Amino acid sequence: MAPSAVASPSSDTESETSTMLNAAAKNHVKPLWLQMSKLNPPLPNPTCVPHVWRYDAIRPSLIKAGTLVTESQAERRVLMLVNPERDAPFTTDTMYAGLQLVMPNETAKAHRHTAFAMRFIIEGQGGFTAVQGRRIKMQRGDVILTPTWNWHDHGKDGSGPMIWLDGLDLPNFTHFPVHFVEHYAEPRYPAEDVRGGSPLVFPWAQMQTRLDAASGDHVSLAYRHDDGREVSKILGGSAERLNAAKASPAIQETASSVYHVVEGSGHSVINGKTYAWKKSDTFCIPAWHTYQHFADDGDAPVYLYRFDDKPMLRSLGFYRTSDVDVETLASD
Ligand code: GTQ
Repeated sequence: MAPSAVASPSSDTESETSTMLNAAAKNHVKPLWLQMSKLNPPLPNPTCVPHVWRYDAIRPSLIKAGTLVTESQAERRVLMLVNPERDAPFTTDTMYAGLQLVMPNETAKAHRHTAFAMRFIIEGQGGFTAVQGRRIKMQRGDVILTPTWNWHDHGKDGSGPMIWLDGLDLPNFTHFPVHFVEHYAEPRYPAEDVRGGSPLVFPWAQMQTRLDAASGDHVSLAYRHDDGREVSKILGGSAERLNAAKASPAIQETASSVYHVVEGSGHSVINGKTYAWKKSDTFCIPAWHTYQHFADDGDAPVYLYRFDDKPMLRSLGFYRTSDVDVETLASD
């Protein structure tokens, strides 16, 4: 018999395997063994990459949108911060961020939804957000919460734009098909002015006082409710002070984070690459990327605001840092 006519056992097996897989595919099954390392990867494998969104570069487009896109055309006038490796709503693999603009005498109409929002006020005066009947003044540096299913609309008096950074848990709803929105019959939900404090507002002045009272060249303090809970079950927030010319410790964690530069300038080294940033820039750190922040100004501290997915990861048992003893993660 000519050698070419002799089928080797392996090619026999190969063709039988492919016949088997073709038959199997007709019944909507697939072999795990061809995807094993994709489904059980050796390391956390975020799709998103580190990125810096430069405020100076984006602001002119946002301001232009303020004249081109009317309040009736845009329920929310937002430029979403889209990760270069993914489409919206992914700023990181688990979190969404966007820059929202409200112009004087406008109303971003009342609605409520499953998603939770936390907002960091970047610039402007006379802005307010009304949350479930409580109208809250927006002031630079404040963090304002919109808990799940609370009616909310945004508005503005006075002159000039009001701009803030939205942080939402929207990417979760690409996995959990549980997201609803409801629109209120009127543009504004009836609200009364909040005077004094509100459990939904974390004024910057208070946070900065606490940061400055703490000792150390790098201080990080979480935003928490009075009873110690994080701001939500999914997203958490914190603020950091990094003294002039100092560095934060290098951290590798399963949390993803979005940082916003409140004050100062510096850079972060993320998985060995340098990302420079300055006041009002926003940048992201994907899961399991080692990162360290450096304050570049010789004589002024850096203040950072951050939101992350730590509460969600912790409650699911997924939060971990590279220096943890992994045996402590085992549960019986
Ligand atoms: O302000 O309600 O950036 O519903 C994205 C979705 C803001 C908001 C966003 C929203 C909002």
